[in-house]
Parts: sequence; structure tokens; C-alpha cells
Amino acid sequence: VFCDAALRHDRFPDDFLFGTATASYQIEGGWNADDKGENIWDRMTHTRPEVIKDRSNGDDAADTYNNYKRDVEMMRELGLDAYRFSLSWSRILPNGLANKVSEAGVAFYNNYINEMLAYNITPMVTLYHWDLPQKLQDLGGFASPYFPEWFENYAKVVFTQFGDRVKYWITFNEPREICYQGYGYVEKAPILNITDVGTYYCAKNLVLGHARAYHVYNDLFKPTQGGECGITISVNWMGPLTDSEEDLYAAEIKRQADWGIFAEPIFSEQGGFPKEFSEIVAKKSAEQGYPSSRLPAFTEEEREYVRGASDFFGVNHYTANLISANEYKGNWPVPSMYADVDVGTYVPPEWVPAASSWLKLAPNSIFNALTHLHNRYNGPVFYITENGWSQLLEEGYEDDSRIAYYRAALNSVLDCLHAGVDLRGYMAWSLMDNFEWMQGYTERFGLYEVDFTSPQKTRTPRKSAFVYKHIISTRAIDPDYEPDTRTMWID
Ligand code: GBH
Repeated sequence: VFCDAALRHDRFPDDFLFGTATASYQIEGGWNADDKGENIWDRMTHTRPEVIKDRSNGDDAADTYNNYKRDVEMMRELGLDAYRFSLSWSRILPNGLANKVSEAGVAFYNNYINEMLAYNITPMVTLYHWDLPQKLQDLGGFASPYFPEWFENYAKVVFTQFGDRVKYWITFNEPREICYQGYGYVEKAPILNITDVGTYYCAKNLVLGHARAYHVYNDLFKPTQGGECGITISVNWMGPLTDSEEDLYAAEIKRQADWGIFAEPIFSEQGGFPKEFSEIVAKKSAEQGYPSSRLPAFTEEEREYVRGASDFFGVNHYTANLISANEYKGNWPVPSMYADVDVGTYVPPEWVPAASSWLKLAPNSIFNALTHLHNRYNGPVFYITENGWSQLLEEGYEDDSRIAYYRAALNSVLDCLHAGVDLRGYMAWSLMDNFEWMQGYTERFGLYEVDFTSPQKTRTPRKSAFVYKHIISTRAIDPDYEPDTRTMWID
């Protein structure tokens, strides 16, 4: 099937959206500029600096708050079609609730958006990339049954303010990381470590919040604004370690737990949480003495409300794991999502490592992940909303491992297009170095290096920036392309 030269997309379609991605807390700085409210990353980094590898924070980050024109200049240098960024909820609503909209916060995002549009760069806007207003966290955050209402009200303000110009909306970035890492574990703010139910209570309220924002957009804004509203889920490929029945089943359960609890309610035909995994959690919960399943079910009405509530499936994809039913199991707390899944993960030693411990170059992983989702969910529209590679600062301009990664990834994208996956865009993570959450500034994902010690937060293109620029302008991957200058230019 894959060697029919006449059918092969050797080039990316002209209307394929090439972009880069960032997130508010990771780049903006201005943590208390004007009337911005405190968020959970401000609170955690200020009160628990030891949880961040280099004890740093996003107080200043790349100072996009003051450097947004330089950011857009970099987008023009790269020749981007689109740029994905996120809004800081507490910069727009200092009180978390929608009673007061910050003029300064809205003005900042208007300036950023208008500067992009002046140069024909399409904004793709994420409403929530992990920086919840602290006040809402104090009220329970995603575990509160009020969460869907808070999120709907915030979304209304955002669509009202920016929806005349923004046509691509993403409600949440990576529900799994929000719920599992922030509520069920200690890998993201608010580091609750409520292993038994944290992940699952969060999951249900997040999915309901997404659906409310989707329906509000669909009913009240889409008719006049005409955009699309979706969600971004992290989907790394989880394949079986061997062909045994047991490993095939183990990989299926792992996929259901990792992204299925978010994707299945929205994108599957029947709706609701994934069947087999729900049964496992219900059974274990009963054995553990819980009066009902730790994974709460949707009511029939909720299930219908959520089912189909998305115009596209945003995928953040980085790597792959091989799943084993019996081997390579970790030492997880019981009860927890990991103990519920109860499978092992294996990473072949020959997969080239990035600077981040979890990130390896896994062959064909985009193709494996997207064709799987395409088949399972009946061919939805996809955007790859993140994909990228980390290195250490010391590696500097010569980021050949990043270049190799991007070329491999984009070849896998071409394979998807050839296989009939409705994939319409690709956002590289990241435009520039930024605050890498618990890893602080020790892991660098940027096409541009950022000098965080300089007052201007000077941005300098790495070799990969020139390679990506060449791919975008030629709509093709030339495996031999070598930039002949280190000086960037605008075409
Ligand atoms: C994305 O998450 C984020 O959206 C983005 O903000 C971030 O900067 C970027 O990736 C790079 O990390 O130590 O084994 O528990 C990617 C998905 C999943 C990556 C969990 C880090 C921790 C793995 N993330 N992970 S582990």
C-alpha cells in the first residue's frame, strides 16, 4: 500500500498549517504585571522552590509580555503559517471568576494576536495550558463540581474578546498531565498526590468543562465567528512489547487509561469512559472497600452532551513506549491509576535519547498513533499541536539530534497523509526555549535559544530553525539541506 509512488505525498499540501507552539506560563513572564491574579504555578514555585530542578520559576521566563513583537518577528523569519499559544486565565480574569475582566490582560493578547494577523500568521489559541487561578484551586480546582461552570464563563469572555480574529480554539492542553500529574501525583502544580481519586475526579470535570466551552462556542459564537473548537490530548504511541494476546490486551488497557479516558467520551461513537478500563477500576474499587468506583461514571445526559463535542482532535506527540503484561512493572502506590492499569513499559535502548529522561526518538510513532486514532474514532480532523525535542543548553547552535528528530517526525506525518489520515497541521514545540515545568530551564526545546540571563531575553536561531524554515518554504523534507549562514532573514 505504501509504495505506490503516484499516490505518495512527497510534499506537504499548500494549505497544511505549519507552526510552532508555546504556553503562557512557560514564556510570558509578567507574573504580577498590571492586575494579573496569582495562579497555581506562581504559588507553587514561590512557596515550594525546591520542587523545580534548578529552583527557578516563570516570573520573567522569556518575557514575552514585553517582547511579543520579537516573537512575531521570529514567526516571520521561520515563515510560519500558524502559531499556537495559550492564554493565562488569571491575566484575563484576575479573580478567576468572570466578574472582572482585566483591560491590561486583554490588551496584551490583542496586541499579540493583531501583530500575528498583520503578517498573515494564523493564531491557534489554547484556553488552558496548566495555569489555573489560585483562588479556583483553593476552591477545589478541577476536583470541584463547579469547575465546568467556571471554565464555561471564562471561555465566554475569551470568545467575546478574541473570537472575531481567532478561528482555532483548543480548550485544554493535555488533560492527562493536568489530572494525573497534578492531582494524582506530584509532577505538576498543584502536586496534590491524591493517588486514588485525584486523577479520576479531575478527568470527569475536565471533560464536562470542555463540553460546556464547546457547546457555548457552537451555539453562541460559531454562527457569527465561524471558527473551530477542539481539545489537545497527549498521545504517545503505546504498542505491545510482543505479539502475545496478553501484551496486546495490556497495551489496549494502557491506551485506555493514558488518553482513552479523555478521548473516548468525546470522540467515540458510544461516548463515556473506556469500557474495559472502567470495569477494571470499578472492580478494584469494590475490592478496596470504596462504596462506588473511584472513576465516576457519566450520567446518560452527560454522556450525550459530551459525545461528539469537538471539531478536531489535537494531538501532542513526542515518543513511544512498548507495553508488557508482566515485565518491567514500576513501583506504584496502591490505589492509583498506574496500579489500576498494572502493566509494564519498556523503551528499547537503541532509541536515541533527548535531554528529557522520558523522550526518545521512536520509529514511526506519529504514524502508529494517528492511524490508530483515525481507525478507532472514525477519521476525525487532526492537528499535531506539539512535537519536539530537548537538549541541554551547552549543546548550543548545533542541534543535529533535534534536526534528525524533526525530519523523522515529518516523514511520519507524510506517511499519515498518504494513508488518508485527515491531518491538517503540525506545530513544533517550541518556537523558543522556555520554562520546562519541573525541569526549570535545564531542558531546552527551542528552535530559538533564549538567553534567560540577558535583560532582553535575547533569542538566537539554532540550526534546526533554518532547517524548519526550509521545510516550510519548500513544503518538502530535504535530508541533505545544510544552512550556509547563521544569520536569519525574512523572506
Ligand atoms: C508537553 O507535555 C507540554 O504540553 C509542554 O508544556 C511541555 O513543555 C512539552 O511537552 C515538553 O515537555 O517524567 O516520565 O513522568 C509533554 C508530555 C508527559 C512530558 C509527561 C513529560 C513527564 C514524564 N509530558 N512527562 S515522566
